[in-house]
Formats: sequence, C-alpha cells, structure tokens
Amino acid sequence: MPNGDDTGRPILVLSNRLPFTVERRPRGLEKRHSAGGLVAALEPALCARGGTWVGWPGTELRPGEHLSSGGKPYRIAPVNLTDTDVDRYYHGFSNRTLWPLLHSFPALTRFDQRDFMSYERVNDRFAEAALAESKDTDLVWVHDYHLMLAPRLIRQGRPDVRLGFFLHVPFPPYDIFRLLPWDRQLLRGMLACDLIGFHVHGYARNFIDCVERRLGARVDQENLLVEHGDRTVQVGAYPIGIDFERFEGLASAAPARAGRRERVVLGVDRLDYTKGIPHRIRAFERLLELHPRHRENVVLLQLAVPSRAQVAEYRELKRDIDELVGRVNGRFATATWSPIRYLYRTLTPDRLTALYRDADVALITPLRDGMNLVAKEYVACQVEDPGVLVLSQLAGAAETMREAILVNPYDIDGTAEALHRALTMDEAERRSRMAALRRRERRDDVVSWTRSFLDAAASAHAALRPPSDEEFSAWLGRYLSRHRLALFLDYDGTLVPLCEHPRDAVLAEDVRETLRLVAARPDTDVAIVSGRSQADIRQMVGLPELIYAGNHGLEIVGADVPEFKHQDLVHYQGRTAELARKLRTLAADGAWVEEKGHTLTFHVRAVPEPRRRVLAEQARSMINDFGFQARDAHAAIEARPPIGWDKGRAVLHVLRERYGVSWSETVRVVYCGDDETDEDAFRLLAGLAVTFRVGSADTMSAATRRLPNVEAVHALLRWLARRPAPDL
Ligand code: ADQ
Repeated sequence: MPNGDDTGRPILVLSNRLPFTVERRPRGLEKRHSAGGLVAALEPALCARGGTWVGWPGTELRPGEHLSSGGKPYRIAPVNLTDTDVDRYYHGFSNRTLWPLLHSFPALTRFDQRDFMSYERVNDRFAEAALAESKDTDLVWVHDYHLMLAPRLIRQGRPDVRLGFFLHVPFPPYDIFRLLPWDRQLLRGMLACDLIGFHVHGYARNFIDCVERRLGARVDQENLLVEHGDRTVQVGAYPIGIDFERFEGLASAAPARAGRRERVVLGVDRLDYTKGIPHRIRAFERLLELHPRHRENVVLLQLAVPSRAQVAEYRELKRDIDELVGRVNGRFATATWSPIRYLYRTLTPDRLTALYRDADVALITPLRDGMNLVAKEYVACQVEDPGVLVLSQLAGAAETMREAILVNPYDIDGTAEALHRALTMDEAERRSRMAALRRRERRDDVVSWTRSFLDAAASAHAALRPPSDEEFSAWLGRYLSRHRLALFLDYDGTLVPLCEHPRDAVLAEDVRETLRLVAARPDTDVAIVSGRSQADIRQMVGLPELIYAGNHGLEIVGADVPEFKHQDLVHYQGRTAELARKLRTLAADGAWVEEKGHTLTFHVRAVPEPRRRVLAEQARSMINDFGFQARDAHAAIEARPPIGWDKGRAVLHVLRERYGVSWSETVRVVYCGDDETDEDAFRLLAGLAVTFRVGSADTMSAATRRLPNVEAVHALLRWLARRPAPDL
C-alpha cells in the first residue's frame, strides 16, 4: 500500500486537470496518463481511501460520453469546458493573469474583466460537480490557482464538510497581489476552507498579510490563523515532495552511459519565463569567459518541455532561447565541441532519470518557482558518483534543500562562479552534501506530504484569541497619537447583541459606564448612529453628553452640533404612515412593523423559514412599489423615504458641523457598525477613517477591519477609555 493512511474516509479532489488527458481520435476517446507530480501525489491517497477526482479532461466531451478511472478504485467526474472557457478561463485568467502575477511578474500580467467572468463561471461549474459527488465525503481537497473561487461555493452547499486548499505556485507579497482588480474575491474564495496550504512559510505569510490588509480580517501571524465569518482558517506550509523511491529505482535501472566524454551541467524545465532559462544560458556563457579551463570539457544540456504555446509570451521566449543558444554556440563551439545542447521536447521517465543520474551538476535557476520538483528528482537520481545541485534562492525548494549551492539567478557572474565551484568541488564535500539532501527527500516524500496535509485538514483547529489591547494599539495607537478622536458607534448588533424585539436590546450598565469614560475624555467625542428613532436611541443609551443620529441619520441632536432634521422629511410624513398601514397587512406569523417616525422596519426575526424569506421579499416589493427605499437589515427590511441620505452622509454632516470643513486634518475618525446600513458609512469614509465591521457575517465589506462580536467592541471601548492621551 503506497499510502499508509488507508483508514480515512473517501476524499474528493479538485484540480484543473484530471489525472489523464483525453484526446479525440477517429477510433474514439483516447486517454493519456499524466506523469506529473500532482498525480503522483494524489493518486495513492485516492486509491487507498476511495473518492472522486473532479477535473477537466482536456477535450470537450459529447453528451453521453463518460470517463472512468480505468480500473482504479476511485471515480472520475469530468468538468466540460467549451472552447471559449478554455480560451478565457484557462489560457486567459489562469495562465495570463494569475500565473505571472503569483510569480511576481506584473509586467507580463493581463487584466481582462471577461477572462475573470469566465473564471468565475468555470469555478462555479467545478463546485457544482464537486457538490454532486460529495454525498459520502467529508473531506474536499482543492488544488491550485485555477480554482481559487470554487471553495466558497462548495462551502455554501456543504457547510459541514472539511475543505482544504493547496497552492502549488508562490503567493506574492501584498504590493503585487493587490494589483489584481479581483484580489478580494479570490481571497474570500480561498478562505472558505478549513486549511490553506502553501509550499513555504513565506507564501503563507504573504497570504495572511493580504487577507489582513485587503479584507480587514483578524489574523494571528504567529500561529497562521485567520478569522473569517464564523470560522477560523488554519494556514500552513506543506513543502511538497516527490516519489523518491520511484526516481531512485528508475535511475538505478537505467542503462549506463556509454563512455565518458565532457562533463554535463543539466537544466530541465517546462519552457516558461519563470524558469530563468535565458539567465542560465548567460551564466553558462559567463563561466566559459571567466574560466576558460571549462571550454571543451563541459556542456550545458538544457531540456525544455513545450508549454502553453498558445500564449504569445511563451512563443517569444522560445524564439529568444533559440537565438541565445545559437549565439553562445557560435561564439565558443570548436570542431569537436558545442557548449550548449538544447532539446525542446518531453522525455520518457527512463531517459530523463538516466540524464539526472549522469549529470555532474544540476543548474536549476528559476526566477521564481513555487517549489521546483526537478531539484528533488535530480537528488533522488544521484545513485552513483554524486553530483552537485546549484539552486535558485527564489525557488520554494531552496527553503529546505540547504545543502545545495544557492544562487541569485539574476546575478549572472555570481551564478557563473557558483557553477565553477560546483564543477570543481571535491568528492568528500559532494558526498556529504548529496547524502544530506537525499536523506531529507527520502523522508519528506510525496506520501508524507499528502498524509500531513490531509491529517491537518481533518483535525480540529485552534481559534483566535479575542482581540487584545496589543491589537488595538497596533491598529489605532499611531493613528490616534496626535489627534482628537470622533468615535461613531452603531447600537443594535454593535453595542448590544441583536434581540428578538428592539425593546429588549438593553445596554449593559458596565458598557454604559465605559462609554461615559470614553466620552468624558477631553480628546474624544462620541456619536451613536442608529436606525432607531432619535428619541428611542437617546433613551436606550441614556448619556446626554453624546451626539445621536437617529433614523439612519435623518435626525441628529447632541452636544456641540446644531439640531438637524433633513429638510425633505416634511414631504413624507403622511406617506410613511400610509406605508406602515400597508406593511401591516403582511404582518402575520410573527412578522411586525416598527414605526420610527420617519422610517419603518418590517421585522421577520420571529418568522420561521422558509416563510421568513417569502415575507421579507413581499415587504421589499411593497416598499419599492410604494416609492420608498428598501434596505436589508438583520432579520428585517428597512423602509426609508427616498431621500439621498444615509448613515455615511450623516457622519460627514456631523464632522463638518462639529469640526469645520477641514475636519479631516484635525480629527481622527473611528466607526463601528454591524450591518448593511453601516456599509454606507464605511464606503464614504474609506481612506478617511478606521472602520470596523462587527459580527461574523461572511459578507464583502468596505470596512478597514473586522471585529468578531459585540464583546470585541466592548474591549475596544475599554482600550479607548484607557489609551494614552494624544500629543495635540
Ligand atoms: P511546474 O511548474 O510544472 O509545477 P516543476 O515542479 O519543476 O514545475 O515540475 C516540472 C515537472 O516536469 C517535473 O516533474 C519534471 O520531471 C518534468 N519535466 C521537466 N522537463 C521534462 C522533460 N524534458 N521531459 C519530461 N519531463 C520533464 C508546479 C509549480 C512548481 C511546483 C509543482 C508541484 O510551478 O513550483 O514544484 O507545481 O507543486
């Protein structure tokens, strides 16, 4: 049994490609098994546990055509792609947007809305296929950058399932990732998982950094945790390994090299601009310049697998390499020796492993690489006189393969010198370095990788600690250090938990006391912004020294601001009462209408589903047909007169009235709110305030940060009451 973990339940695997590619021939469909690392990694686990592999077969299947795994004990669920999907989702968004961006090549990245829309549609289809296959599965494993959105839809269909994601390519730093116009959607897609794995710690850190800065999520950088919705997501580094024994076996069995001629420096790559092939050729040229003793004694054998020839950048790269090889060969070749041997083709595993075994040096110098399996395969094949691995620092593999000679591939002279050192290294050093590399790769092979990821995905996760003073200081300390604070707080769901009936949402005495302390500071003003009527909210909070904006800011009263009532309200008084009468005709099964003077709320919290949704929909239509604005609130629909006014405008009004038109230079603003009506404020205050979205709703938010619950708001208030006085 190749995989020791044969006790587990069936798993569902999603990857862009199935473990084979299907081609249409005159005789019918023909399957070509893929020999890639992903198949080697996942097939043993699927064979041991059973389950389904969801993926694209590479050819559009016709109605009635089915695929099987060919006698293997797992199922195949093909996802059909049309020619347009292949063009936009695969060649477009996957290979021309995400591939270059994730490898930190922004200049080669194409941003096209239509490609992204196709990517969304195809991810939906993968998720649907997964859900249709998920009945007897409690573990789903999604692979790679082609499917970053799929986890979210799978989560919606199967809230209980364990969901893991593994990214095979790098995750770039924040400043690169945020160039993507759809970066937040992708992050949210991945965060539907329980476990998100990367090859190395650095990529995991980059991801968490993006999640914190782009989504405002609370994170724990040390333990690699993210708070998202009502779950905690574990992030981790799981460096992939290879099937060590298979490569070692193939290398031992391959026929011996006939006669010893020049020494061989080997490069093996898919033909891709991330692999640094032109830089490598230049480094080899530089070696011949700097150390003429290697002329006629050493060759660079460069193998390149044809790849993505539909993409223009790849065709250009091929031309560049052809030219470069020609130039260097033309410059140094003699009658009996050419410095570079360049093979543009796929090799059989036997031939490839024989070349690995016989190479004196493997020169693996990607400009950026998630891991790089070639480095590991080379090491596994060193079964005779050990060679030397020269490896780019910018490959994930460099994190663990410490006994390689590490180089910066952009440093041509440095790489040439490293190559010289490798070619002249004595046997004792070669042996000890290679032995250590082999021990590690044998131990941390692909089976151990699969097992450690699946075990982590299946096990319980830690939760983040509640927000602490250190976090508040980190978020707000510097921001508030030299300015007054204008603090705006929503009430229901922010200061008090949501209740069945609004009258039950009573402010706790200790929270009132903290609010009093915050407002008593000479450097702080506090305003409550609520959907309740002004009189109601004032009474619920009970602190006359605060500012109150009621009815979503249509009426404002309080210390140091002139009393405000929106001038257009007079036109709607009778209409509001009329709408209340109409809405009351819907108020059955526990639904009821709250009249708040200028606005109304249709509450459905006490109505059981699915009736609740029906009633809410009817209320929404009635409000809209009446010419009022209907807005979603928690288990309620708000009805407001069609006045261009909301919590955001109300906050700006208070700021202007209280601090003058140049308020943004004199006062710092913090706003906490928990629902869609607060999003108006988050949007208007973007860049001008630190805003907090409270609660575990997994919705897109314009807020700067998230707080998990009302208790976290109370903790923030306590910190605000105690914080150091600003240097005004
Ligand atoms: P790739 O970008 O495909 O993988 P890599 O890890 O180097 O890169 O794997 C290449 C594979 O192709 C190797 O298994 C190699 O044996 C094979 N190969 C290369 N040249 C060949 C030739 N001429 N003939 C036959 N086979 C050849 C992505 C990420 C990597 C990450 C892997 C696994 O880009 O960073 O290591 O996934 O997670």
